[in-house]
Amino acid sequence: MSSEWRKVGEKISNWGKWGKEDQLGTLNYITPQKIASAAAAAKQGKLFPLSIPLDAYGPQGASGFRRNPIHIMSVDGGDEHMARFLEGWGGANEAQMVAMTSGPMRFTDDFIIMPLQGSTQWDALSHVYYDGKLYNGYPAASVTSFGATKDSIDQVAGKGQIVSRAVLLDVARHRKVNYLPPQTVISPEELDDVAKAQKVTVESGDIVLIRTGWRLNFLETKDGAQWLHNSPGLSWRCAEWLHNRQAAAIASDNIAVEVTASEFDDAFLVFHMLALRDMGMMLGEIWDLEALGADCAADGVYAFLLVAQPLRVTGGVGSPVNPIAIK
Ligand code: UVW
Repeated sequence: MSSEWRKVGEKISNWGKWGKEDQLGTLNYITPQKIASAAAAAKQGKLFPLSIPLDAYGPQGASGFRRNPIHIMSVDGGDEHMARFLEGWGGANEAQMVAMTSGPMRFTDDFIIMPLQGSTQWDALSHVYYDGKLYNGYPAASVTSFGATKDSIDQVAGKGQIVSRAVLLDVARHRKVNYLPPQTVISPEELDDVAKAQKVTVESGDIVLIRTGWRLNFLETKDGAQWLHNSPGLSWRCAEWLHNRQAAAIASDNIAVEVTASEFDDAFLVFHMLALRDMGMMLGEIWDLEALGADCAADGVYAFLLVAQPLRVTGGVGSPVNPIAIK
């Protein structure tokens, strides 16, 4: 019943908890003390970059409202010759190129064109809303065609806030599969079982990482429709589980953190609505948790330092990120 999730949304709402101007949401749980104690979790100096390659071969496809990143060279080895060829009638840039390459130095430049949701990413709090309101009660009209004026990603990036202790809950490995079957719903009870088996607890201010293995399914099948529509993931009920533990953020290796087959007849992406809009909890998506998962299984250490700064995109409703787990 649709009213069921709305009631939970009211119960776990953090609106006003950190003041009526707040735009950080549950990242407020990451206090200076928390950051200092999280740094102690980096004991071995082992680094795990958690982003997928930023290129044209990711799971977001070549068309539709999302696309894979497009990488274009804007200065390459041939430009110097063209600039010399154009000298006399080329513009200021061509003249500058001639001047800059009069000695031995040569250079290259490039562009990337991509949806901010096109690869490993953070969803900003302004990414999803309902009933005309964003997190902390800001009106939906705060997101304009020039960008979000409230709850935008630069609010977070400008404060360098995403550094904390993180905990990996490896649901796929716990079930002894490479990846969870399509449309598997992960319940809060299963999160408890996995945490218990891994001997790890989620503490206030932690960032929780959920491994479903679903990225391996995409690498195996290259099936973009399956990746999107049949993704396993969290049940909407996990929002309250995260709320009760005062988690600072949640991230996963799938497209939406939550299961993409809706658990309700009349509402889609309910976990998104509860997390982003009601709790003010950012979602990390399409993270590569494979090497980290294997290492945690090998040494039995499932808690570590995580540094995951978004880009400082003014008014952005999300951002690509290259998160680094440090053990
Ligand atoms: C939507 O699909 C709306 O969002 P996300 O990329 O966060 O899953």
